[in-house]
Amino acid sequence: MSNMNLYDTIPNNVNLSDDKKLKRALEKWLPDFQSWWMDMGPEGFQANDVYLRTAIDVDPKGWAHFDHVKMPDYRWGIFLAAQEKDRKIGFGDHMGKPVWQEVPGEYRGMLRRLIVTQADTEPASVEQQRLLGQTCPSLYDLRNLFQVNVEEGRHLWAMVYLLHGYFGRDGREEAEALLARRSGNPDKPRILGAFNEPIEDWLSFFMFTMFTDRDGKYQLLALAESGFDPLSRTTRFMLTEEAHHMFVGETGVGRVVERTAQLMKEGNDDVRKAGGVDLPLIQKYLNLWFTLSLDLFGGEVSSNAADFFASGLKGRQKEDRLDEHTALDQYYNLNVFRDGKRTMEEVPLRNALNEVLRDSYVDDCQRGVDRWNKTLEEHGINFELKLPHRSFHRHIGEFANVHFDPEGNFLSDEEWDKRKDEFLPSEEDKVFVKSLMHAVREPGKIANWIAPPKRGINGQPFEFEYVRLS
Ligand code: BYC
Ligand code: FE
Ligand code: FE
Repeated sequence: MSNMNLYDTIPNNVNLSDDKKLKRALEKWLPDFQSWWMDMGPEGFQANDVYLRTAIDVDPKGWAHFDHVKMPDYRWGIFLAAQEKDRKIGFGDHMGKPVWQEVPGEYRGMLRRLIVTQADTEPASVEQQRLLGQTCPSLYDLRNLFQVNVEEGRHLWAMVYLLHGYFGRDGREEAEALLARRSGNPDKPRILGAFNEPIEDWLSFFMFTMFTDRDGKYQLLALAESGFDPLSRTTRFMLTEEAHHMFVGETGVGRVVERTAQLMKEGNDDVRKAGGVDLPLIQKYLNLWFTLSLDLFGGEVSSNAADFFASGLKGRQKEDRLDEHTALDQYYNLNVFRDGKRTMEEVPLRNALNEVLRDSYVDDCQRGVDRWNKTLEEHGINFELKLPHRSFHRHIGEFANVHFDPEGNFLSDEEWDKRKDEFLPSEEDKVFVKSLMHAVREPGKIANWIAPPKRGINGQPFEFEYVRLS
């Protein structure tokens, strides 16, 4: 049952007070989390009141409460979506059997690894974004950054609950390790590639929340199908929070596009000179973060993906909308690299499931890009932002270690070295974007390189004091 205990040391709806041992273990992890937050969370602003949304229920009709709170006092909690009665495993080799309420012994290692990989991304993103508060384009944006940060912190809690609650000692060790790895640190990096990349400017932040948080959406959708019921329930609730992160990204980039369009229409031939981000530069940042995020889906052909599916631990997004749930005796056509050429190949469906999920992701990204292009069209500007071909700039899977241009044409190593600055942000580009990043902290004011939002948060106006600085 969904029993909200909002006033416990650790807010939860899992009746934590009935499980003394688990409660003690989590209360022991709490101060370590708090000290990680103070060390690696947003730099500065920890004593300021921020207008934040806090989860207080899991009911889709009203789960959030908005108020000014100091980030260290944020009520990070453990909230699982309501348990579905008689839920059955919906796919794979155990299809039709009751879902697991405890860890299935034969899959323990695989399941722990999935949970740890998911968990690791959450604190990683907070670390990547920790300096951005210093250069916020507005108080509205500053608040959105911190909202994303505290919720990624909560997502870490969601996963640590599973590790502590269902994996005993090695789960507790993994939970400690989650606070010990550091984004970008060569000696103790985060697990997945994109989560070790620096995010040092707000254009990167918006691209990250557009493209990388959207990988989060698709991975969470796949985990929400899991036959391990606690994982399914916790990821289902995480998805409700996730929507805001992608909103921040899509509208963030959209507002940059809009401002650039305005500057162009005002007759500025050189958008950079006018203090904006020119469209080709936006395209380069898009190219970078989209492809880093494509890598997060894993290899095109993956026996891991087949095993996750067969075991019932990780499904496809929205399995229930599909007609067939074993994925046996079926094949999938996908892009591969064979004998020095990009070509299509038919692969047993179970081995292609990373690509199947990536396909839905690409379609979803395209819808966002279409909306940005609509803005350009409305301003009468003849320029189209494009998602690069999926072979471009990849580090995982079929196209790792070979080079393609954004249209998918093969490039030799020399050509790539010569031309990569045409496709991806060069050092000079990065220096330029950073040169635009000056903090604007007066309510109602906004930096020159981005348009204000259409509306504020929770019905508040843009001028609202989203972060109290005094
Ligand atoms: N970087 O069979 P393969 C989010 C490794 S984001 C580094 O092709 P598999 C969030 C792989 O581990 C969502 N290594 O891939 C967003 C394997 O290693 P081993 C995060 C990588 O295993 C924003 C080898 O390469 N959630 O929530 O099918 C802010 C061959 O792998 C990468 C999840 O990822 C990479 N990109 O798929 C905050 C869900 N890709 O076995 C939060 C859980 C692959 O050779 N994770 N490798 O040692 C998974 O489902 C899978 O682990 C993956 C990889 C889809 C990530
Ligand atoms: Fe998250
Ligand atoms: Fe997120």
